Amino acid sequence: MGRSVARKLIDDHLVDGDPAPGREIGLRIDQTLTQDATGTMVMLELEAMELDRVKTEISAQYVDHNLLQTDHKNPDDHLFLLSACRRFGVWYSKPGNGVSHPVHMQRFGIPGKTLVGSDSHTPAAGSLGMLAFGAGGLEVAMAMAGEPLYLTMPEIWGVELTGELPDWVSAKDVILEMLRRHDVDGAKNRILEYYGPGLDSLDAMDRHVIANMGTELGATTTVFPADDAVRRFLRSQQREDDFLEILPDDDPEYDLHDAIDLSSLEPLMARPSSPGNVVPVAEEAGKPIYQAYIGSSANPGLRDFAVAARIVEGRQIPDSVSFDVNPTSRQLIENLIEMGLLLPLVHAGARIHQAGCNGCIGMGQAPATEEISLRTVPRNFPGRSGTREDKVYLVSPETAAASALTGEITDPRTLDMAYPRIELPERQIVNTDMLEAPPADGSDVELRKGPNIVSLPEFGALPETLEGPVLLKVGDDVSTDEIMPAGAEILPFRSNIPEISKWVFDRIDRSFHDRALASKDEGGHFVVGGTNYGQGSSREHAALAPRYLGLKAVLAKDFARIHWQNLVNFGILPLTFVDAADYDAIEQDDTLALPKVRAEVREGTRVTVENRTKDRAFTVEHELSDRQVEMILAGSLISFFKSSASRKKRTPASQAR
Ligand code: MIC
Repeated sequence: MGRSVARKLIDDHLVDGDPAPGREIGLRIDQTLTQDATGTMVMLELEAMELDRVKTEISAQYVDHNLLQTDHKNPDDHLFLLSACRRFGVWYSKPGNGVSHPVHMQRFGIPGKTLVGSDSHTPAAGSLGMLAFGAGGLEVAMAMAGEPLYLTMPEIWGVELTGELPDWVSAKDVILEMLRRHDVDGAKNRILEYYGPGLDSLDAMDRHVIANMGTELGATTTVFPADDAVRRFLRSQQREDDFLEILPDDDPEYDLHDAIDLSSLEPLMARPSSPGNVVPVAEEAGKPIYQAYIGSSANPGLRDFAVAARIVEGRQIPDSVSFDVNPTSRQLIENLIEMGLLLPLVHAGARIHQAGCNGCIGMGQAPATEEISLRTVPRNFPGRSGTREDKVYLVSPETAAASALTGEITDPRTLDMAYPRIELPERQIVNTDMLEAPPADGSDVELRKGPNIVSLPEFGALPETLEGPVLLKVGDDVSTDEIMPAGAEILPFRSNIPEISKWVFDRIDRSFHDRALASKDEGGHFVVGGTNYGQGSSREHAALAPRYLGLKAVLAKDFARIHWQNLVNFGILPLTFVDAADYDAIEQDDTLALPKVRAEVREGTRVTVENRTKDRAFTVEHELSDRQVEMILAGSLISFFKSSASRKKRTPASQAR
């Protein structure tokens, strides 16, 4: 049988391991992407690793999350990042230039290359035939230092697309259909690869929508072929020379199969508060809305904004509705102006915000209490919008614009107008002025640290035994937005772990921080979770800050992939229940002991747990590779990296291989 696109990309970059599903593999990384909310930590990690200059072909840093400047913190971070980019050899995309994923795709995306980004939506670049992964900042820092990216070889899941999207149905409905079928963990440890004749009706930016939100399915990544649509996209970005055709072989081998007839789809929406709660828009039609929101990395394309502009053109948004338009890049704004599409939006009553992530991550535009917000963003975890009990629905730009017009949830097919099919310009206006190339030598550049930028805390090795209380027991699908919330108040502390730790689990239990601090000096504590623990964002702060507060181990039914890796990177043991009854038997505040933890982790996969409160013992297991066991024993990936780097230095060249 022939090879899939994903398999070709893996084979081309494999530097370690056997690519059989479930085995650990190491991949060579060509490019990295960081954004400010996770990037400041990455730069501090590069400093802690004493790196001179990045070793990748391209590393780019975007300032797109922390754009509100209500005091010195965010602007200090921007200047710190600029200095770090010059110091370490990284491209710098200035505040206002746009959201990392679409800008990276437009300016740096190259078919056939690997990319790792400190943002879970990095797989969006799979739209160009790249192999792109979201990861914790530390792994991105390692890739910048020239180290391979290690991951569990996923199964490859071929999804055949046939037919053509009907009017009023677009790429967002395709990925919502996948979420309707498979829910938020349906693609865990899998690569989604789309193929088939239906691809002809999806341009590269439409594919970006689908690849971006593959993350919401728990996928390791998503891959599309690099075909004519990709060539056209690169031509429109004036970079056709970067095109390389990458197609699956005639009879590609996939581990799993699925198929979607695009012609059969209808407008869909994910109800509050999970991307997996998908229903037809028609089912919810008629509910009054407070907000309709266009933008974010999930619907970043010129087409997405153009279709919204054409829908509202010549009409008026009712006074009760906030119609928030968040351009994804400066380039997009320039093209909307050129196409005459900004005027209809402004005239209809849209509130135009600056280019960036903005309300998607709770940086402004929070909805009113108890009110419905329809958003084209990728996720709607509880409270993520900034409003505690929020009611956010995920929708296509068509559904958002139609509902903005009527003031209630509206199936766009019921609007009294013809579907505005959008013809995109063959060549878009390209503006690279807000991207600064790194200098040839940055060794003299000083890192510019404002008072809110605090160096990484250091963490000790795993002790022989662990004992402490279960400070929190939670259910299934707890997201990193609940573990370490974002939003305008909290995000400015992403460069300051002691400060940001004050909000750990705040959305679930406001007393968590104080209770954790109290237990910290007495040897730390545990958290118990259900299935898919830590779904969502790649933010390593959801591991780092809990570790700072004394979290030693998480016992869960299972973990979301990126968060699991972040826990390991910062020396928190991710342990899985062997018997679900053991989860049921634990109560919050029980005291647990792991009497032989260090020896057991070193020697095997099983760890003994004693519930001292309930006087019962049980076994949990870990899925760490040998390399990860060393990391956990050393206390963190940084300690492991430093000790192996110094071992390498001490090994005479003749013995080193
Ligand atoms: C998200 O959508 O949650 C983010 C903002 O892109 C995050 C990154 C972050 O927490 O800063 C992600 O998904 O990785």
